[in-house]
Amino acid sequence: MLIKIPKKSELSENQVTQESVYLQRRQLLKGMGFIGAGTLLSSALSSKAHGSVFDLFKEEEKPVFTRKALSYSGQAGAENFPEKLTPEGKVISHNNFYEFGAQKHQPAELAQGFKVNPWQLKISGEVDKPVTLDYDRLFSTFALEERIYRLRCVEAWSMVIPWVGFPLAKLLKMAQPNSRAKYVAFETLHDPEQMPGQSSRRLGGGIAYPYVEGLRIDEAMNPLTLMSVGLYGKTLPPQNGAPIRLVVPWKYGFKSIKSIVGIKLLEKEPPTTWNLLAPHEYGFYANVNPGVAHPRWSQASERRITTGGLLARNRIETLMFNGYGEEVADLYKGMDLRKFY
Ligand SMILES: Nc1nc2c(c(=O)[nH]1)N[C@H]1C(S)=C(S)[C@@H](COP(=O)(O)O)O[C@H]1N2
Ligand SMILES: [Mo]
Repeated sequence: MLIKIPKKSELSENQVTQESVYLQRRQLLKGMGFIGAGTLLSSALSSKAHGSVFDLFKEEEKPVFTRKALSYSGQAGAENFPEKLTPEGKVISHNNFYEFGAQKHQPAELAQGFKVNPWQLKISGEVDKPVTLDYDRLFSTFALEERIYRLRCVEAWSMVIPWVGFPLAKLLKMAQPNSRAKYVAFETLHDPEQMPGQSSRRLGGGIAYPYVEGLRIDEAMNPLTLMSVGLYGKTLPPQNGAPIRLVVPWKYGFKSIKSIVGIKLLEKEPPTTWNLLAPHEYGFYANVNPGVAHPRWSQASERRITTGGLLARNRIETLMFNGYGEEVADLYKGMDLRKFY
């Protein structure tokens, strides 16, 4: 995620931003016809020899972890979804998961050994019945369903992903929120030994870990809001937030927090990671909104990652609420979405 555009001299302090910055620059130069594919990024990315993002788009390059097939009913049916799915190979190799490095290719490499079992997810706070789910219960407590959603990153790229999971509302209802529960806070695992970005400012993008996120309770209870345990019919790979992550399809991707260990019902709005880091750039609400530009770039359009890789001009218009307005616009009636960005 972009924090600020660094001057060359500041790069060492802003390693985290470099990929996004270079990608932007690259696109600009490419648009101007200055660079060809062969020379792109070779010096721009990390010093690693394999640091070219083009490698990410080779379908045959499959990571080494194993994922087990999930059984679920309620098949979403890709044939009924009007847009092309992003190929699995791209969904699992182009990631934002700063705990495993701030560059898109790093999570798929650095998260390979991540232990997801045993796991504990605790639901606590303003609830009558606190709940703890262990690894097996994540997959067996609620009927799993497939949901095909657009994922729109605040950096202006997007994917279409067939998730497998269950509505967050079912989990929250199990814990029985009380009348003081107005917000829901989420927390990612904090384990610097396993997550190299949590012990290295350079790798981890300067984030104060654990990564935290939040929703208003009515947003959390909306039927679109998904707890995902899989994608493409199999358990999540670590780089996509195994064993369980949130998916909020009408909000920018950073709200969809990964590898969750804690969910807490609260009376007050909880702090959220990107808002803490750059409050004027990333708000609590973070609803996808083509009419409200990020301070440093437009949000009116996005690069859809389908089959074309980085060279294709899959530029499409960004839709209000990422196209989910019918389901969620009512949540924000009377709110100034410029103020509550
Ligand atoms: N814990 C944690 N969750 C996270 C992030 C992160 O860095 N750490 N990145 C977010 C961002 S910016 C995006 S766009 C999505 C990306 O999800 P994906 O890699 O599965 O496509 O995860 C979100 N969840
Ligand atoms: Mo993102």
